[in-house]
This record gives sequence, C-alpha cells and structure tokens, in this order.
Amino acid sequence: MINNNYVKTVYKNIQAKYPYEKEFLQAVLEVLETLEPVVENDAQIEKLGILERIVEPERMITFRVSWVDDNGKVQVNTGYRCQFNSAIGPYKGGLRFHPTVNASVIKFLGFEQTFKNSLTGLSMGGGKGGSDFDPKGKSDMEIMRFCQSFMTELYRHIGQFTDVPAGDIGVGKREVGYLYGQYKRISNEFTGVLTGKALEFGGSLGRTEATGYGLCYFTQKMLETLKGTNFNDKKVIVSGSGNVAIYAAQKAKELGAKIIAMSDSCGYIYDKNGIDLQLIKNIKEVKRERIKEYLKKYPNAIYVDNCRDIWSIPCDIALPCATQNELDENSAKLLVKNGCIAVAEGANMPSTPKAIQIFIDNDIAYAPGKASNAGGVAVSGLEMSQNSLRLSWSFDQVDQKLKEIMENLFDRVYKTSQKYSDGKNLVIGANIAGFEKVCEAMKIQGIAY
Ligand code: NDP
Ligand code: 2IT
Repeated sequence: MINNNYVKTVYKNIQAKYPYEKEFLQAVLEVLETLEPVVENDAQIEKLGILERIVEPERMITFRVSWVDDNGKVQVNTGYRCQFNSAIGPYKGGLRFHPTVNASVIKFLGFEQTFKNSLTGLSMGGGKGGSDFDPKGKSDMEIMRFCQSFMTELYRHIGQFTDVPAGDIGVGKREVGYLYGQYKRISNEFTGVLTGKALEFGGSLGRTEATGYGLCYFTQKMLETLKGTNFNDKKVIVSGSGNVAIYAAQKAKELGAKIIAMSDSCGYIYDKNGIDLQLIKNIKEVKRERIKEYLKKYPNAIYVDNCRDIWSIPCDIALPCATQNELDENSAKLLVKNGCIAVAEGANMPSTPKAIQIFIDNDIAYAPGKASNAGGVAVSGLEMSQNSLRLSWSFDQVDQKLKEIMENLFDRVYKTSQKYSDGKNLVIGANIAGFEKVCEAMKIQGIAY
C-alpha cells in the first residue's frame, strides 16, 4: 500500500501505461512502497522526477531473431535488450533464453538489476535481455546458429563501456561462447563485452560458483545476525538445479547443512539422506537431462512431478533458486507451519508479494534476491576488472573478494533497515540502500536523458 501522493501517482501512471506487464508492475510496486520515507525526507526527488525516470528504461530494444533449424526450416524468435539505467556505470545484466520471456519479464529483471548492481558497491548500471527461444531439446548446432543470429543484431547496442551482458536462465558458458565468437567476428575486437566467459578467453575463476556461493555468504551473515545461528546441521531445500541452485547447494553443504530436496521445471527430488550433488551436476550440467534421472541411482529417494510442491517438505532454510513467483502464499504458509527460520532468494523475485508478507509477519529471516543473489553480477564486475587489467586472479582471490562484497552488502542492507525500520525487514534495507546511490548519481548528472 502506498500513502505518499507523489509515489502513488508514479505507480498509477506506470500501471496505466503498461497494464499487461504484470511482473514489471510487481517489481516496481515492491520498490516504490519502500521508498516512501526517503521521498518524504528529500523534496529534490519529486522536483527532479527521479522516480518517474527510475521506473522507465533508458532504452528498450526489441528485435527479430531468425535462424535455421537442423531440418533446414527457418524459425523466428523475439530478442530483447532492456538498457534500464546507466547512472552509475555501463548497463550490466544477464540474457535469459526461455519460452516465458517477454517485455514484462525483461523489464522487471532490468529494473531489479539496477538496484542489485548498486548494492554490490561496484560501478555497474542495470540491464537485462534475452529471447523467447527455448534451448530445451535443441542440438548444439541449433543453439550456435540461434546465438549467432541473436548477436548479429545485439552487437551494435553493446560494448565493454556501454553494455555488458552475461548469462541467466538458459544461458551458460556454451551460449556465452557462441555469442562472444559472433561479437568478435563482426566487430573485429577482442574486449570484455560479455561476462561468464570460459577461462580460455578471458573468463574469471569463480564466476560459475559466484551466485550460489554469494547467496550462502549473505545467508550465513543473516542467520548469525538475525537468528543467532548458522547453516550447520540445518535441513535446506534448494529449488531449481541450474547454475545458481547447484552452487548454492554446494556451499550450504560445505557450511554444514544437509540439502534434502532440489527440483527442475518438471518436478522435485526429496532425499532425506542428503542429495548427491555430484549426481545432480552430472544429470543437469553434463547430460542436460531431467532431475527425475536421480531415481536411477537412488531408487529410495522420492520424486514428485510438481515442482511447486517442493516447499511442502519440512525444512529449516529455504533457498528458492529457480524462477520468478515460484513460491506463493500457500507455500509460504507451509514453510511457516513446518518451522522454517529463513528464506534467502537465489532467483530473481521468486517469492510472491503475499508470500513475502507472510515471512515478515512470522519473523522468518527473509533475504530479497536483489541483495542475496548479487554475488553473480559482483563477480561479473570482477571479471570486467580483470579483463581491463589484462590479468587473471586465482580462485581464492576472487572467492575472498566475493565473500567481502556479500558481507559488506549484508551490513549495508541491515544498517539501512535499522535506520528506516526494525533491522529485520531487509526488503526496506535493500531497496533503499540500492536506490540511494543511483538517485544521487541521477541528480548530479542532470536530466537530459
Ligand atoms: P539455469 O538455466 O541454470 O537454471 C534454471 C533452473 O530453474 C533449472 O533447474 C530450471 O528447470 C528451473 N526453472 C526455470 N524456469 C522455470 C519455471 N518457469 N518453472 C520451474 N522451474 C524453472 O538458470 P540460473 O540458475 O542461472 O538462474 C536461476 C535463477 O537465478 C533465475 O531467477 C535467474 O534470474 C537468477 N539469477 C541468476 C544468476 C546467474 O548468475 N546465473 C545471478 C543472479 C540471479 P529446467 O531445467 O527444467 O528448465
Ligand atoms: O540476475 C543476475 O544478476 C544475473 N543473471 C547475472 C548478471 C551478470 O551480469 O552477471
């Protein structure tokens, strides 16, 4: 609920302008609701139209991607790049290839990225892109041809000092390789224009692990500060089994937790003895198969072919690491009922607004994704630094920097929450702390953009 008239008007206008962009409106409302005290303390924000500008992307690029499948048939998809905000640095954010991608999804991700990137303390603006292309079931050559066609348009909009894309759902090392190859061919330039690259051509050690590890560094600090405990001996559920989920599970396990369940978009696996992560990696990263394959080696594990029900399993800590709105009100109630003490988001906006309210009302320590999953983009920032320096740092150097970034990020979010609320509401802390730097930069740079 918004009370302040200025904030209310900004939201109503954006709602009237983009009535069908429900994910985007959800992300905007969540942020605007928490900015009221800041707006009320600073008349410049309204005068300079900071909120009107911060909810409107600087540039939204939509393009046709035609490619030829293995049968010689031409296929057509839609490509997007949303260059949301460049107040504090070049646009930075991933590319998502998934059939559910549309303008609303890309805009919500670009909007959130602006605040997330600000929270890392590095100089990166917010951007996001992708396509409704479905990589599932495609051959390697089809993936290559799609990536090449996608980059043939995208290349003119990006650059190491302009906009630096990376991976997200459906875009990992393989896709970044094909995208990079095509960028280089067309531009005749070898620069750090993408992150998440393979080590052979300028990638950073630790980028693959960064989002999942960063999530656990943040969560450990949150557990210590808000709950006086840590991961040790906790039962943990991780949804998803992609890049973020796998390395979140790995680090949580290293910190003493037992991972009892993981999922993919078809269903979930519950293994009360603890999930065999090596097997999950082999199924999902190497063979690109369904998580159900887990049963072949562990017939006593339980498989349920409904991924949304994963939250009905009793656990101490929930790490949603799959996709937006995967954890709803009913799931939140079940988590509370079963004694869960913390929910920390590896995915972007995985909890619905009603679910978040339930966590807050029931004193569950809740880490919003734009803070807790910032480790991926933070190490992307470190990859850009290494590319500029023409140097590569060791895994331990990168991991140490990641840990410092996530712990400092937690402190800043926590202190901001203490200033504007009770210290426990990290949604308020993350939104305001992320907003402050972007807002100041926008004020200083004038209004002609
Ligand atoms: P991956 O493509 O590696 O994995 C995605 C996982 O989520 C898969 O297990 C996939 O299942 C599942 N999933 C995807 N869409 C859906 C859906 N609609 N319903 C149910 N399950 C789904 O992606 P990432 O691990 O990179 O990304 C996961 C989340 O983390 C996303 O929200 C992303 O935006 C966010 N994120 C990613 C970062 C990164 O560096 N990669 C950084 C910060 C956040 P299946 O295999 O069946 O498709
Ligand atoms: O949501 C995200 O932060 C990402 N997908 C990572 C973006 C990046 O530029 O590394």
